Amino acid sequence: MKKTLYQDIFARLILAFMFILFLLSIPLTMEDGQAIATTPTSQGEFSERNPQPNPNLIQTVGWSDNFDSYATGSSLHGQGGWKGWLNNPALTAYTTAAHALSTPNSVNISAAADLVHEYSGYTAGAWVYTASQYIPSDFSGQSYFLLLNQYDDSATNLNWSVQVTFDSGTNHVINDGVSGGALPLIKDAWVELRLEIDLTHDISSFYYGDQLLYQGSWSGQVSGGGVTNIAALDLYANNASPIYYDEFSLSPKLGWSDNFDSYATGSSLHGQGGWKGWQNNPTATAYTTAVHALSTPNSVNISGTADLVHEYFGYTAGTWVYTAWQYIPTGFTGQSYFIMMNRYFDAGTDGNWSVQLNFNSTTNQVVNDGVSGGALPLIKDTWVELRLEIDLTHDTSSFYYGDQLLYQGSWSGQVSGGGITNIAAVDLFANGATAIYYDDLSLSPKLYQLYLPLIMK
Ligand SMILES: [Ca+2]
Ligand SMILES: [Ca+2]
Repeated sequence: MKKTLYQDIFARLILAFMFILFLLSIPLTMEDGQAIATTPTSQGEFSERNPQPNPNLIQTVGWSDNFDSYATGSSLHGQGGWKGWLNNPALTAYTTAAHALSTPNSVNISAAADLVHEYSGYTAGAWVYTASQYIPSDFSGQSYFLLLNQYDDSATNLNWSVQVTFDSGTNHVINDGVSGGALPLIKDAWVELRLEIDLTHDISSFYYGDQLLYQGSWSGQVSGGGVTNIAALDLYANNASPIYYDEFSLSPKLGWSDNFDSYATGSSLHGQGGWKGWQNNPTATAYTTAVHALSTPNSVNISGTADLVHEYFGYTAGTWVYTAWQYIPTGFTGQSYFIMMNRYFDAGTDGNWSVQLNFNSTTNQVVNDGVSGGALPLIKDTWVELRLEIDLTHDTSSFYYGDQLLYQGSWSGQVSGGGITNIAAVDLFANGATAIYYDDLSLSPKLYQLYLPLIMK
């Protein structure tokens, strides 16, 4: 039985991978000069001769539901894969037009509602689970958002990976899992719940309205002893008053970005959006600022004791583009560093550097401290793009400073030597220097940048 199950999962993964390959092939075909067919084909059908960007293909790899195709006020048990807990129709929930992020409907989770949606085949890779939630100001009770790594209607194997309580008594959202964490409830507004699940490394990060609620183990977060699998969602009212949910999605994680614009101006980034001081030390934090910003209102000010880190997980193969925009004022003094690691641990052991760029006010140059060498004159009083193309499959990296190539060479062996083909962390290290500003950081697959505009049409 087990063998059959694994074969089935493997087959699903192969299918998902083939769909991604097909998507990636679209821009290449375009470059070959073939026209895109303008005649619509039936849903789900495509041919190599008529490559047509089709948003439905994205749906095939992931899942989404906005409740807008169901009748308003209808029971969801038996619609779109939804059902009551353990397939009990009495535990259903109803669509409603009372509040909706996308019109006409959201789902009302209240009273006896204990609404489940199962998933299958999500056993590897990195995924993003999002839901939008509306808590009215008069909310009362304790309502639960749950995800399980093992679920079946007969309840033979149940294991929880997410148990987050929305509690009117404390006016907080609370992680009931081992990583802890609590944040004040946001009411009378649509708030995004975003869970990043790296099944390969068994790590999950839960964001509530762009604030990090917790980061920690997926399989061991709540019940303990679970598996690296996304099995089911459960929206459990626990007899509380209504909470509304809309716009659910489960999609492959294709990258990361941060523009600092969702944080309060002048706030410490330690503990926000996955940022932290070096080795998780709050005194090495950096602050958002509105003094300079490429996207308004904020950038981050890297100066003085700032040594700001963001970790990444699951970037172990393929070609990736890391971009950051940087502003160096004319009065800049000191030596400030842009660093990337292929191994990073808060404990400080076994770290390995793949990028170390020294922005030096004395020589007025940016210098690559790695084995490939290279230096370019500093560009000041303007926003400059730092762009790093990282081919993990071939272990090469190319660094561009304002569209000029600073160096090209090994990724794993560039700075420390003896590293690995993995993107582990960025580190913005002021080293006592005066302020350098960074904005609009992103990490994305190289081909994704090409096919995204086609899909978005
Ligand atoms: Ca909707
Ligand atoms: Ca910004």
